[in-house]
Amino acid sequence: MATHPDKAPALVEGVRTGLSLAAWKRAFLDNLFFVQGRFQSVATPNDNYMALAYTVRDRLLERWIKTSLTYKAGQSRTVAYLSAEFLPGPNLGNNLVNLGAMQVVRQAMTEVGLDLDKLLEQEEEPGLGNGGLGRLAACYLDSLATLQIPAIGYGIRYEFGIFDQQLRDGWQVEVTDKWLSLGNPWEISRPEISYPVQLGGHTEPYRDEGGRFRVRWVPDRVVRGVAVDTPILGYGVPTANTLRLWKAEAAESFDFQAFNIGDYYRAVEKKIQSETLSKVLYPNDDLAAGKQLRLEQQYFFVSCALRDMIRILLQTETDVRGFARKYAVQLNDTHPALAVAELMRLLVDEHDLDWEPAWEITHATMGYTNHTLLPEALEKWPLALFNRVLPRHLEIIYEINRRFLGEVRARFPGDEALASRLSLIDESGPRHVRMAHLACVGSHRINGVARLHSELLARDVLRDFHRLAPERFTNVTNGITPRRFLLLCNPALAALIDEAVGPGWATNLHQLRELEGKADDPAFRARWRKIKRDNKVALAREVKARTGVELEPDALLDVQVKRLHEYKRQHLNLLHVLTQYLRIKADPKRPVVPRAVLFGGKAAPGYLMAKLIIKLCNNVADLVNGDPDVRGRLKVVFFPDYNVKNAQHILPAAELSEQISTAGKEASGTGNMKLALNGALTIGTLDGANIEIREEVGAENFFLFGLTVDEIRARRAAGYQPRRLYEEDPELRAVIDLLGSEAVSPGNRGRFRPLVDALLDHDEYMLLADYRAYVACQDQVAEAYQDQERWTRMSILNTARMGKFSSDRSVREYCETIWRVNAEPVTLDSPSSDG
Ligand code: 26Q
Repeated sequence: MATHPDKAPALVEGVRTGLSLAAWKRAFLDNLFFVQGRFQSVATPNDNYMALAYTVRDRLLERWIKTSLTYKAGQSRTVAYLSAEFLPGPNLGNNLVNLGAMQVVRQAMTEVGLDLDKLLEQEEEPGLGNGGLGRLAACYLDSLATLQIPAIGYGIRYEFGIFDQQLRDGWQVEVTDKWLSLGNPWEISRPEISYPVQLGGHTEPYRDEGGRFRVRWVPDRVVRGVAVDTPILGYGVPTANTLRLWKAEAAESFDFQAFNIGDYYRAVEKKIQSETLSKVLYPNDDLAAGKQLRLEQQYFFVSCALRDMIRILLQTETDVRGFARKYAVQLNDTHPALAVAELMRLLVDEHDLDWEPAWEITHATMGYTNHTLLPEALEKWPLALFNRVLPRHLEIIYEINRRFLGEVRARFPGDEALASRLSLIDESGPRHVRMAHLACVGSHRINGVARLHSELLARDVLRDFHRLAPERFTNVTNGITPRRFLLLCNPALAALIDEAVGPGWATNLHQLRELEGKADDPAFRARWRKIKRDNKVALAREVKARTGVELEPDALLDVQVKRLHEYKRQHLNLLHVLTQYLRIKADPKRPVVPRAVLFGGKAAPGYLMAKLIIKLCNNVADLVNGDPDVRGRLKVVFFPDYNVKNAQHILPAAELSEQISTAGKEASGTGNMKLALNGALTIGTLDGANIEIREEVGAENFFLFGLTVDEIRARRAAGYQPRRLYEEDPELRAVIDLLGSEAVSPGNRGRFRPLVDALLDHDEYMLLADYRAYVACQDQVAEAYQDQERWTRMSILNTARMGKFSSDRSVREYCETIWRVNAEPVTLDSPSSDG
């Protein structure tokens, strides 16, 4: 039989890719020997992990290749999801789940004498993101593949991802993340797919042969971007999309030959300089720091992505004019907003289009998702810096701005204040380029990530843009993938759900509604409760191993896991802990509902207040856990190095989910969804997606407290004085005094002074204003927990009503309202395999 060129050799149900138990075993042993070069008897845990990873990867490749052939032949647009961050979590477990091979592989490993769970633990996760935004990008890739939507994720292959967090004496210490040190079996490097990226220099006007006015960019540096691909397998489908990350290398022909002949050492230095571009992820997720390297990173990946898209387009079309028909580009926040100017440059300078058609294409292609309401987090670049790195793009931005403000002035004659508020250039102080304005002007759709957030965008942050073009604004509430965040991380609960509602919920999460009927069944509740307890016991083992703290499995497990931020108010949670502590101390016989409060999250290395709050968590933990009066009733623990992998241990065990940001500050939150999906009840404010979660699960199954956005504003406007609250509420006063005392900081009573002062003097995030309501709400939580039947019922109903928050729903909304893309189903025996 003749083999078709598109059919990989021996892809038939052979050893190399078969899915039977025998095929998995044989293939694993083959890979251990032929790829890792080991006999079983001397294989290390990493050898075994690598061999299994390659065995799984072998089973993705045909799916991956078939997918790209299907897309090439298909008619749909392709989504290009541009994101400076992707936080996919460990690959092995997820791929096994999506392949439907978890069970058979567990069995195969057992039969070769290995424990699959140990192999899964071996994987170092790619920490190529800070938090919510990067994780959202990964959930969307999972959903896009599962929905069989042609899509490609473009980003940066950081050599060092988000730092590993260690604790020393209760302080966060950052350790570089060496996720690549043992090799990465999931990626495939594509050295033949690479683009030279220009930086710096100047521009020169000239006239081309046709007498047209043109601009030439003469850079002073060139860096090469090389594609590194990872397959993203959908759940239960053959589709495997691509995550294409760009790695920076030296552009040898440029530096080594043209400019550095005979200067070997300078050339080597240039090479190292070039490679620093994709060396490290910036670990701050708040203040836009204005660092040149960060701007270069953004331009680097955006330029590679767009040129890659044009290359792919020109494989099947003769002209770049089809760009907008072929692609929908989504800007994940403003980090890739340079795409607007870069696509204009490519179309006008390199592909000879006139400005107007180029602008039409750009505008029809781009969509912009905003993820923040904090004004200090809006990206802006000092003009001088921008000009130094991207002189041609600055000219293009000026031209976009000139035309845009021309339209504004025509529509609103005489309103110069409006024009200057809308301008892409901020001239209120030292001049800056406003990236959100560039993204808005260049996009046909602008969306927020939860209903309230989208409303506030239209009302405040992007008010003027909304006034100009309200029809461009829309909301897409975030979602999470139920595959990783239930099926994979909580297999016992997933199995119980399977039994109760049948299979299919993992791709149709609304099916979980059928659990509602079970909430009244005492036997079902008992099984639900037992699973939660088993998960708590398993987490307690991890916590003990990592911190030495012992958690009682019958205590209410109260969890706040997320990046450290003042607006997220981990310290409000600590005020409640200290309140509990003082109540117990005042009356050691008082009956209390035992509670374990678990914190986890990283602080940006330069964010001193956030780091101080971590130290405070640990000092409060020492005080509380070391006090015999509270033994068995209150525990506090800071779980180090919160990341996707650790989240998979914590989420299934959590019973109470702390979502307590100041109203109007958290764009959406997605941890809130992950915890509720795993049966935790939420204590939360009317912020971000909390509002929609509460709407779905029912007010009676949600612990609500705190001021609303409007109340917060009114309080501020009326002259908020936090010190008055301190003076008037004796319990609050005692708690704050304790916080500033020797008891919380032995030998250094001034340590938490900055925190206390911030609370008493400004209290920007209004902790004191919400304190009383929060503590009262926590009392209701404790009361509800005492009635385990009632609590379990609420827990089941939370899971049952989380259907809306599947990222499949979010992605469908993007497809319908923003991208206008359709599914392109992939078949394993597609026509391409027999000509
Ligand atoms: C910007 C400039 C320079 C350096 C770093 C950055 C930077 C990096 C990451 C700025 C912001 C981020 C990440 C933001 C983020 O994670 N936002 C969260 O996005 C989630 C997904 O939409 C929301 O659920 C959260 O509410 C939001 O805080």
